[in-house]
Amino acid sequence: MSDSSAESRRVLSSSRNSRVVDRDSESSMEGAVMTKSGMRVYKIVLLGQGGVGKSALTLQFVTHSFLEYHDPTIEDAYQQQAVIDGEVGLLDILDTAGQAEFTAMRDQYMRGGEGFIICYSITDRRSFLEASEFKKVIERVRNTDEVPIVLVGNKYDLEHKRAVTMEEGQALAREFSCPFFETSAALRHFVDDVFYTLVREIRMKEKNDILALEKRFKKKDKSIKLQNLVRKVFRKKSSTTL
Ligand SMILES: Nc1nc2c(ncn2[C@@H]2O[C@H](COP(=O)(O)OP(=O)(O)O)[C@@H](O)[C@H]2O)c(=O)[nH]1
Ligand SMILES: [Mg+2]
Repeated sequence: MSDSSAESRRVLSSSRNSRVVDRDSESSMEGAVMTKSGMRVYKIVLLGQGGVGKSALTLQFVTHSFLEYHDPTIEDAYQQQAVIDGEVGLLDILDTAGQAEFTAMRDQYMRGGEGFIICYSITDRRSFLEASEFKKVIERVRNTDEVPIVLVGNKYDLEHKRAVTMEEGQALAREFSCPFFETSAALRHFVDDVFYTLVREIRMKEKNDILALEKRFKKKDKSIKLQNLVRKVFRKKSSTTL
C-alpha cells in the first residue's frame, strides 16, 4: 500500500463508541455532520451477504487496490475525501460484516447511516435474495422508504459464473426506486460511480427535505397572515358596530 493510500485509508475502530477519527474536528448540525473546515461528512453504510465483495469495493474506492482476501469478520470504517460535482465531501464509509438479522448494534449504525449500498454478487443467487432482506431491515429501522440507496451487483468480471441476470438486478432496483450498478471490485469498474451516485442521492434527498420544510413554513406563514387579516377585519367591524 502506498503512503498516500495508507493516509487516506483512515481505519477507525470497529467499536461504535469511538467511531470518528477526528472527533474534535466534527460537529453535528441538524443531522448533517460537518468538519470544522465546513466539509460535509456523508455517512455511508455497505450492506450485503458475506463474501459479495463489500470490503473489496470499499478498499478499491479508498486505496485503489484489490485484495484477494480480507478477513470476513472485520467491520471497519474508512474516511475518503472526494470532489463530487464540484463540491467536496468527506465520505465516512462503514464496511459491515454481519447478517441481515436485527441486533442492537446494527440498529445503531442503521440509524446513523445517511445512505446505504446494498451489495450482492452476480455469481450468488442467495446473496441477491438477501439484498431484499437488507432493504427490509433499513425500512424497519428507519421507519421510512425514503432512505438513499444504491443497489450493486458485484463481481461482473466473473461472467462465466453468473447466476443473476442484469435484468433481474435492474428490476430489483426499480422495486427499490434506486440506482443500480453492476461492478467489478477486481477490475475497479464502476466503483467510484457507486459511491458518487450515493452521495448525489443523499444531496438530492437533503434538497427535497429542505424544499418540503420551506413549503410547510410558507403554508404556516400564509395561514398566520390570513388569521391576522381576519382578526383585523373582525376588530374593525366590531368597532364600527359599537
Ligand atoms: N473476481 C472477483 N472477485 C471479487 C470481487 N470482489 C470481491 N471478490 C472476492 O470475493 C471474496 C470476498 O470479498 P470480500 O470483499 O471479502 O467480501 P465481503 O465479505 O462482502 O466483504 C474475496 O476473495 C475477494 O477477493 C470482484 O469484483 N471480482
Ligand atoms: Mg468484508
